[in-house]
Order: sequence, then C-alpha cells, then structure tokens
Amino acid sequence: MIRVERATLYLVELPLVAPFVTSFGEERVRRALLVALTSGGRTGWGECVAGSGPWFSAETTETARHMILDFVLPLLHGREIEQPREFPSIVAPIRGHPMAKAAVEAALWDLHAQAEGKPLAALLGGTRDRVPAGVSVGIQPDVETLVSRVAGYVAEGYKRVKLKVKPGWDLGPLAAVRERFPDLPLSVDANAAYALADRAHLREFDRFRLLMVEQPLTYDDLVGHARLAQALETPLCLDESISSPHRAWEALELSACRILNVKQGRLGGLSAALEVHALAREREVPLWCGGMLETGIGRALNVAVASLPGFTLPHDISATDRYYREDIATPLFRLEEGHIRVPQRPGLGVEVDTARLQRFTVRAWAWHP
Ligand code: OSB
Ligand code: MG
Repeated sequence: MIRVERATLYLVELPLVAPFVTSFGEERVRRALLVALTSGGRTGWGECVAGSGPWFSAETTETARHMILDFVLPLLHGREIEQPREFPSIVAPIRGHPMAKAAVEAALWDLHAQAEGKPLAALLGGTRDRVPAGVSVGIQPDVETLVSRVAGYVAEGYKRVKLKVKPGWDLGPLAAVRERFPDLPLSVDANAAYALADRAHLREFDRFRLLMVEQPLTYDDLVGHARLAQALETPLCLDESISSPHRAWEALELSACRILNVKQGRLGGLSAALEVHALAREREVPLWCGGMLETGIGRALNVAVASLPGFTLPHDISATDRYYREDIATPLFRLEEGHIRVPQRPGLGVEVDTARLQRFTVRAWAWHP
C-alpha cells in the first residue's frame, strides 16, 4: 500500500558526450525533471521525458512541473494506492499531459516494486534478462563523420543503427552507410520532417532495405501515414503520433503503421505501455522501446519495459557512455555482447547518487500535502 507523504521534483542538467541533432533541433545538455516520492520510509523515483522546449511534443519540463505540483500530486493526496495500475483512473480528470503523469506513475511503480521486493521488470511481466541494444545516430556535419560514427557503434556491438534524417540529409547519408555496412540492421527516424507530398522521394528509401521508417509525417497525421504506408514497401513505425493507448489502437485500425515505438513517457505511463503491449500482442504487431536520452532512472524504466515478451526488435536503449560521462544513478548501463542487462534488484534496480544529484540539479521543488 502506497500513501504519498512527500514529493520532491529535481530539474537536472546533464551534459551530453556529443551534441544530439534531429530534424527538430540540437541538444547539448539534457534537461530532465526527476520525481522522488516518499511513502512508508521508502523513496520511489520517476523521470519525466519532456524536453526543454515543445519540439518533440507539446510538453516541456516546465509544463510538467506545473502539472505535477498543481494537479497530479493533489489528486494523490490522502489516497491509499494498492497498485500502481490504479493511477491512470486517478489522474483521468486531467486531460493530456501524458509525460507529466508518467513521471509520477513511474515513482509509484518503483515504490511498489521495492515494497514487494521484486525488480520492476518482473512486476510488469518481463521475460528477458537482457535486451538487444540499438543506437540512434543524430544528424552529423557531413557524411564521412556519420560513417565513422556508425563504424564506431558497430564495432562496439550495437545490434541496430537508426539514422536521424530530414530533407537534405537522407539519401546521400543512407547510401554511404548502406554501402559500408551491407548487412547492418538499419532504420531511419524523420521526427515528422516530411509531408505526404514527398511520397515519391520517400519511396527512394525502399532500396536501402530498412527495418522501418519512423515518423515521417507530422505528429497528429494518422490518415497521412496510412496513405503513405500504401506507397512504401518499407514498414512505417510511429513514435510522436502515439500519445496514448487509444491512439495506438486508432493507428492500427487505420493501418497507419506496422510497427510501434513504445515510450512509456509519451504514452502516459507504465500502465499505458502495458496496455499497448497487450494490444500489439493480440494483433501481432512488433514493438520496440524508444528512448529520450534518459538519465539512469528513465533508462532503468525503459529496460524493464523492453523485457516484456512482445518487444521483439532492438531498442533505442544504448549504454550510458553513449549519452553521458557521469549519471545521477548507478550502476551505469553497459553494453555486453550488444545487449543491456535487465536490473535484478528490487524496484528500478538503480540507485540515485546523492552527491551527483546535487551537482546536476539546477532547481528543486518540495511538495507536502
Ligand atoms: O524520436 O526517438 C526519437 C531522442 C529524443 C527525442 C526523440 C527521439 C530521440 C532519439 C534518441 O531518437 C533515442 C535514445 O534515447 O537513444
Ligand atoms: Mg522517434
């Protein structure tokens, strides 16, 4: 039984080992909002995947802070929660803001798993003790730099490489990487940079034998993706478009994609991710776990999600050193034969390092009922 007695939000800033460039912008520092909930002498942790600006989705760390402090936590006030799966119905009165909700739900799962003495992966129904690691490679200054970066990741053992693309950075870079690595499992992610009118251009992607094209069109365009899917041989995968389990259902009903990228934060929480998992299994739709440059807390959540049986493709879950030199949680995630091990300790299975947390925190907020 969980009764939230206290909450602290931490806004942290972690310098990335290299700038991460997508079709919607460049990040040199990952700003993340962390949530710590206290119940019965235990602390549960969650991480909000919202970014510093409304580019990937409408939410930002600042809108999430507002939602969590002023609306989500007050709904938990005085409540006894038997099971984190009750959380979506508790916060149902709040429209939208899936990333804010998910951060709080994650902390409840951590508390629950600690109380049960079980790893989060086991509580979710995970069946794997390690998950295949992929790497998402941002837009590079030139093609030579891209090929040498990819070569580095391949040498480290990553099982799949995903290239960020946009108009003007697509066919050339793809041809160069495909020529150097004829058999590498390869995909692309456009982060919504194309229009349906680009369908003839996007058809050129078919010759690179890609596992999928991720989110070519804008975030709310399911019908456009359904039309585009008809024109391409390469399977479409949706990311930004899938903001709830219901949206996942709509996308599958419309045949707007054949593969789903699951991000618990974007979907509104771990319960929502479990719902999408059940739906996808029923329909035999392959899943993989996406990433949002998480700290060790969010990475632990992703690894637990990826351990579920319906997750059959390599994930955007890389070793910590691909993102950060230091992290606020330990142990760091390491690549072992192209896989990341699923933590086996109770709860998230990582521990927050207080000294590092302090060092990387730029602001904190305390909440008392
Ligand atoms: O679209 O998948 C995305 C990072 C930030 C925001 C959106 C995306 C990404 C990535 C990186 O592709 C995945 C990772 O964390 O390794
Ligand atoms: Mg994506």
